Amino acid sequence: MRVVISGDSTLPRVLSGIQPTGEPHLGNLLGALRYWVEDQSRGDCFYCVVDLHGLTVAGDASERRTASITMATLLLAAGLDPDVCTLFLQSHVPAHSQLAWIMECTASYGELSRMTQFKDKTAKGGEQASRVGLFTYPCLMAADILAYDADRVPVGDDQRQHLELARDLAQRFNTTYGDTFVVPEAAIAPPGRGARIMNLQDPTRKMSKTTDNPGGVVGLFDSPGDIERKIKRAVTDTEAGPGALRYDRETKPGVSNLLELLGTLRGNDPETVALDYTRYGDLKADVASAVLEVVEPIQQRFREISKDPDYVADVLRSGARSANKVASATLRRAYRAVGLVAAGGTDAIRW
Ligand code: ATP
Ligand code: LTN
Repeated sequence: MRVVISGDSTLPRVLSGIQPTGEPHLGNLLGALRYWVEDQSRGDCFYCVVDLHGLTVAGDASERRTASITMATLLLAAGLDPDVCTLFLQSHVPAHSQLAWIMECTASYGELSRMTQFKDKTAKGGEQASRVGLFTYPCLMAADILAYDADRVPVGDDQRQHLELARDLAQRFNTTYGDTFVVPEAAIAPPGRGARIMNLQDPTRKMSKTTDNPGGVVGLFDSPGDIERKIKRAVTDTEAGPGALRYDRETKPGVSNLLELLGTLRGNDPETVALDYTRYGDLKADVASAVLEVVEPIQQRFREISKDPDYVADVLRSGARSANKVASATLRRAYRAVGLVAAGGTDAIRW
């Protein structure tokens, strides 16, 4: 249900984001990006490279600039069509940061403390040394979503808790100040269909851009040889004989991850995929060729689009223009609802 409608009112509004930190990987593609591409024809879609979220971790300024453009180029190569969706950089739309403050004044310290991503990401360096932005990160993410009146947010399973928070904040704000925000729904792949692709070397942990175990991460920019090698070396287990090759996430996480990968790429359940195999080597060979079938054309398009940086800059400029229109209108609505006086307005001044 939409409170304020702009653009095409018959289509659901879709919003999602990806960080330009680290190398994009197969988990990003299968858990999120392929749904972004699918949704473009069915929704009024806004997709952003969340460069402000990237500031929550250390990084070099010139590498950051390159990474944002590289990520935008990759999204185009993966199939986003700027004629049907809006692609932009988060920092080009000031309403995200402005609405994030409203979200920080809506969320409680307790609920942010319960976010598992914050706990995981601070586990190594300790909470005391972590940036405050990493703690308040889910408020910026909620702002990203609510600024667009998003009905649907396609993300991987690891973002479930952040989405729940965005819903809670929207509901709390609406109850306190009156209907202002659309309460968004998470759009997460069903279990076993790419919602949580695991690290090939440590299948109990998700494939991630920021990882200690890069050998288990299939990067979307990896060479075909490296992709094949990483899949061939994927951890399985030592069970042998009839029935050994089966889908069981608890007791056989490595094999199950490979079955999920192949099932997701072929549009099948992992249980059904398992019926075709008795040997781990055969399964791995088929996983590798199915992965290369989707990754190689993306790499080819990436090389082509990269030759024309002006095109990417144009896409981002026009994306920011469309995004700003929608997000600034929502921000004004939220400012009015909480009682901020409109600039130049005197209607609330009575003394
Ligand atoms: P990091 O692990 O460093 O936080 P990330 O790999 O999760 O980074 P993001 O930019 O945070 O990358 O995520 C972009 C999208 O990809 C999100 O929707 C996220 O849920 C999804 N995603 C990330 N990792 C996986 C995975 N292993 N399986 C499925 N989806 C994933
Ligand atoms: N927090 C997400 C990235 C992200 C996002 C968003 C996803 C930032 N803003 C808005 C969906 C909608 C992550 O870490 N993967």
